[in-house]
Amino acid sequence: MSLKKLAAAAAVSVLFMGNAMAKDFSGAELYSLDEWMYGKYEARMYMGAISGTVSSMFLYANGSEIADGRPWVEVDIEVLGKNPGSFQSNIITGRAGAQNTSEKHHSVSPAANAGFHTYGIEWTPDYVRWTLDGKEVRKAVKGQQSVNGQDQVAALTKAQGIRFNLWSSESVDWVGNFATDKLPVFQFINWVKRYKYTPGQGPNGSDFTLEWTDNFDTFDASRWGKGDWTFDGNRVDLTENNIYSQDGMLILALTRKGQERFTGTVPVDNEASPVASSSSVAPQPKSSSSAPKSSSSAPQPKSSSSVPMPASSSSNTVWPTVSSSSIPGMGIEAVSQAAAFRAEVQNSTLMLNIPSAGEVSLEIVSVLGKVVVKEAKYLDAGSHTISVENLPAGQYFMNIKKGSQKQSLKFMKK
Ligand SMILES: [Ca+2]
Repeated sequence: MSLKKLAAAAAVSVLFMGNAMAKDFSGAELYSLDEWMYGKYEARMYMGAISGTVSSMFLYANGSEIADGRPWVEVDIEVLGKNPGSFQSNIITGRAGAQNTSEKHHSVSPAANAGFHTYGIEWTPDYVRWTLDGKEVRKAVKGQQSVNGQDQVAALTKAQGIRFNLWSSESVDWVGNFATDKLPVFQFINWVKRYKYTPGQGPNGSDFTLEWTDNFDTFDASRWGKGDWTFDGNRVDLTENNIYSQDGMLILALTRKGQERFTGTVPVDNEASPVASSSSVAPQPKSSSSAPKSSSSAPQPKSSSSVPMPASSSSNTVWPTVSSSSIPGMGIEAVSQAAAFRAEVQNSTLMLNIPSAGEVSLEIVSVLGKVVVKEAKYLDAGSHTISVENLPAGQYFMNIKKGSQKQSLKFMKK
């Protein structure tokens, strides 16, 4: 975090602190320390909702709320407590006191507070696009999104950070009466991904390239800050004490003042991460019982990369070796045992035991959140070797997913 950003963050805090501690409830806001021009953001979330609340993911240019004529730059996904069967998308432009907005609503099923969904925002110079579980629900295109004569896409002229908050609005028409008897309420974030906008480059012609993933196995204070302010129309003081990292989730809470603690149960996210769908995935061989009757409708795999890997326990280079700068490998230590997948240490390789055949996705992520290996393959049951010979020394997480099974293994490359 640069000094300039520190100064800007401090200014925002001072501005908002005037009303701190004056309210009866405590909410939470998670915000990225960095801001970026353009990009794609995805988050896997189980939202919090009781009547009167707002549970969100949004992009925001720091200082937009300062009424000195500067532009307001914001893109929203908000689940409103009175109807968690939908979310509201919005672009906010204009300036403080004279904002232009363009709210729309999109159904969410199962409801946003009854299951995990993958929420996405893409922001480019030409459009803003909202996705739910990988499907587009709204696209605002430059030249076609005019509010009060302002082109909202063109008006997003400043870098934005990504934020998440859980609070209560005094606007009853918008969110419903505040059901304080239903408190506390929680929002769970399983992971967040940020992609750079890389026009003409990116998997499957997407124009976006993954920059980092945060799985929230721990709270990364070099990436995130915790809000400690409030604002007009908000019934809560945002407090650091209502942000928790537990069971691989980042948890935001809305509680009564003085009751800031997590008292709920962390829900289990049973769906596979979208990681596999953005990798080159080998088609799964059809079993005889599920194979289509007409052979013409079942084209055979042609490329060698789609051939399932053999189950041999001695097969090498199941996944490609890492192509980063090479530091002589001295072995690996401290690989934890996993329930669904068993990993063992053997010189500069990880031995991965797969109990049953199927598509397996694998990520190796550095402690700084950099994804250094991302791959998905069909694997037979048995042991497979992952070479990490060329991986620089350091601490890593290996995230393995197969169907609803998932496991993170922490290991140290010496
Ligand atoms: Ca997680």
